[in-house]
Amino acid sequence: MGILNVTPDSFSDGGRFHDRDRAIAHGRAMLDDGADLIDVGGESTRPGAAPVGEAEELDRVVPVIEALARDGAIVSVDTMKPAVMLAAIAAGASMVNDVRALRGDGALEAVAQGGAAVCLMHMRGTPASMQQAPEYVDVVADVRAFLMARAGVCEAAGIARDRIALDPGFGFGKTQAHNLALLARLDEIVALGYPLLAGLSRKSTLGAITGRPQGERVAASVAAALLAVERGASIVRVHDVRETADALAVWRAVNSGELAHPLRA
Ligand code: 7PJ
Repeated sequence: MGILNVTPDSFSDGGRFHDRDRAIAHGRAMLDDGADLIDVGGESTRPGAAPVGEAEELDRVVPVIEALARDGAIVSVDTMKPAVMLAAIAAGASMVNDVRALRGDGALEAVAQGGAAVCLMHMRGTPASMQQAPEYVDVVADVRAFLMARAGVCEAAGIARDRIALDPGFGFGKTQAHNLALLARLDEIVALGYPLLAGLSRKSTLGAITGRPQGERVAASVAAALLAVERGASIVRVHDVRETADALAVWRAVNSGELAHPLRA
């Protein structure tokens, strides 16, 4: 899953893709680089980020989703707002990525009614408050219980089980130690039986491990994505699609014994 932030304050791309045409071009480039789906977001969820109004968010994401869906791309929309979910689905999005796991008013109904797939992410608190000394008895057990409960609520609301993915929400109300434990024990969440989405790309835990700033975490991000897939993740949400796709191609070849591009001797 390639990350496409259509936000002027995006902390990972410096807002370079705010311009609509450039956003669409970046989405297409990620597809060329091997992304299977593109996650389009118009509101930053980084700690302390300013909220975006509904009209502004719609204006940012809908044209980009329409263009990529028209190309035949599989598109997910990263939003917490039911109106944006419905408009995105109408524009061709087939998945809703909600960092609040459809806990907002009307969000559950929007996905059930729109017939989209959903990614349910764990977040302790809100983007404004989530990094204020988060504490858990056992972070993996807490996250697992939350995700299992949210999946149950979604299924009861009519969302088919095979349209639900789960995400531990790396960096959302967790310390570096919590994030590390979640990655190390990802298999315990995979064991719930839903496809698992992991988003570690360029995140601060990788900075805490390598000592490198955001713009220099490509290798660390690729390593983290590979470790997540090895532990059972089905989808990795990444900025650096080409590098991640190459790493996963090596992993796949080692597991299958098959070379996608055999060289003639
Ligand atoms: C995630 C996300 C994540 C899902 C962001 C960033 C922060 N959605 N949206 N999972 N992270 N599902 O990309 O660094 O980890 S925004």
